[in-house]
Amino acid sequence: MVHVKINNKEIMVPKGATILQAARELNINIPTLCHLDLHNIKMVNKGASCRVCVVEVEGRRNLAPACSTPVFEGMVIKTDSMRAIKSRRTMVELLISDHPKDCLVCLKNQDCELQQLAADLGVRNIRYSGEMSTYPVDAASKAIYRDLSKCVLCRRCETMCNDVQTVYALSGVGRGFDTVVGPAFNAPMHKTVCTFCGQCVAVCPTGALVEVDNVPKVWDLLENKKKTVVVQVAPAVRVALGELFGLAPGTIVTGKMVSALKTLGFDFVFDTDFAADLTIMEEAHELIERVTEGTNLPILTSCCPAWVKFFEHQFPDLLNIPSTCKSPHEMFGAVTKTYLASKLGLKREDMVVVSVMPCVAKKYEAARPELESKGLQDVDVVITTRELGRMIKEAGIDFLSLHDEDYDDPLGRSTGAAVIFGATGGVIEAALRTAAETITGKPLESVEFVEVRGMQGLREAKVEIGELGLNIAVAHGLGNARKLLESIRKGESKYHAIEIMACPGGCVGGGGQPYHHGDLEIIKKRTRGIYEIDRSMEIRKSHENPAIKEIYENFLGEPGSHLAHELLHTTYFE
Ligand code: HC0
Ligand code: SF4
Repeated sequence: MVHVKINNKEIMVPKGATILQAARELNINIPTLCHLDLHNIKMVNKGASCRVCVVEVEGRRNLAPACSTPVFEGMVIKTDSMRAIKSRRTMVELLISDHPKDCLVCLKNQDCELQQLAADLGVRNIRYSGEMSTYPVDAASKAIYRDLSKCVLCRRCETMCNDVQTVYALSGVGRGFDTVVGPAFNAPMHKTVCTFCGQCVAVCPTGALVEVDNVPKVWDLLENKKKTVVVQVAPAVRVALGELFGLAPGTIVTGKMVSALKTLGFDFVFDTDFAADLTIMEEAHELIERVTEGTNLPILTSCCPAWVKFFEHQFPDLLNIPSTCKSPHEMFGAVTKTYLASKLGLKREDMVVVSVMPCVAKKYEAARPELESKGLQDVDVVITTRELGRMIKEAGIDFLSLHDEDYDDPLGRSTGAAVIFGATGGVIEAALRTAAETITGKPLESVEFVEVRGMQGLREAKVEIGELGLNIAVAHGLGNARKLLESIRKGESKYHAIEIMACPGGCVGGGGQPYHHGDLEIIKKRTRGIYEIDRSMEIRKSHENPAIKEIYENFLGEPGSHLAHELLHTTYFE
């Protein structure tokens, strides 16, 4: 431990800590921009390029960047001297001098860290003017919109993509004033190995990387009286949407959210959780079949589209092991345009399915050619949690004063097993609840498989089901997934089933959720909300959902039936 003094306050901090870490211990705020400290996974953006966090160190002539300067015994630091403040302001003024001034119409308006810094540092005029960099925008993908004129070269996206996700889609390209961060040869993102996980979007401090905005499309659909517009909401949205209206992360707002969607004018408000239960029926059936036959193991969950794109690009030799199940929101689209359409006496082509997801990759997934049923896309439009928040605000709905409403029937009925899909470990736990009772024919003493829960990036558990010992692994974050896949490729894997989600924390940490600015505590709070919903549910096993029993009895037949395969399963590209 070393002893340091910051703004006349003394503190002991571990050797090797930075000035920024020491100051935070004392609740002294030093502004930052390029800094990103994902401490739970011990990942730091090492660039220290923006120089916004400079402070005075006694005995040193130059100001020191707090984020990358380690403390030493007896160090005396001043963070609030006029010289430090003026220097920070100058750095921000220089960044703004080469930044578009369209904040009023930017998608990041009020969520932009550069805008916040300019406000906090009292920047009141643009002192420097000169050459502005201009770049064509990349608007060609379905998921991510890239405007490099707003890039501040912080490299947070690069750290996320390369060090955390190990996708290596982004790097510094060009030199000097022409340097940009992007795919090699400035290729558009949809022509690269990018998985559209959206984690670069989640950490971009400005509007350089944002989701493709589908809000105008949804407004148009709601205006179109010839269409029946059905909306479904993913598990993780209900514990995060409230943050956009000032509520604490993890606050459960299911009832208000349903009420807001009805007020916005959707014809039916349903739950992706219904389809998560359906996924479990199909996936547990597949798991039992593969374990019994000893083929194509370990089975990999296939509901995360970024993870699916990752294994398609990086592990094409292992395409026999992912589950063939479509993701829940795609299954939902398929049954809406067949089962529900015929129940309601509607023409399939007059039905539109909108998904509200915590994820930007779901936008890409919905447009995949494999994901259509009988000639129609399963899902027509995807909006993120943030986009739903914007629609609610645009419509002038007072979210906090809404009364709780219930989902519509029958595709709004779900179980606790379905909602836990939103957190890492949840899909496999839900599958185990159903697989265990199917195999043993006896009710579980406890439905909670706590051994697969948690925030550790890679986890494993041995689960005993009757005579059968199942080796389970869970990974979240694509870098962790890569480790598991490499061990399978080498023939060293002992697992029967593996759950993988691309985003840290699972869907609660998705790239379309309210920005958490690298604070993983927020993801933990959302996770607690998810498990609280599960505990509060009357039915906590997918196979006990009455609406699921009904759809098999009256429409699909058995799990794994011919029709189930046609509507609910998919193929992968090589
Ligand atoms: Fe997820 Fe899903 S749980 S991917 O994480 O499986 O996005 O929340 O909607 O489809 O159900 C995201 C969340 C979903 C799907 C479900 C799965
Ligand atoms: Fe990398 Fe994910 Fe961003 Fe694509 S979406 S560039 S994979 S971080």
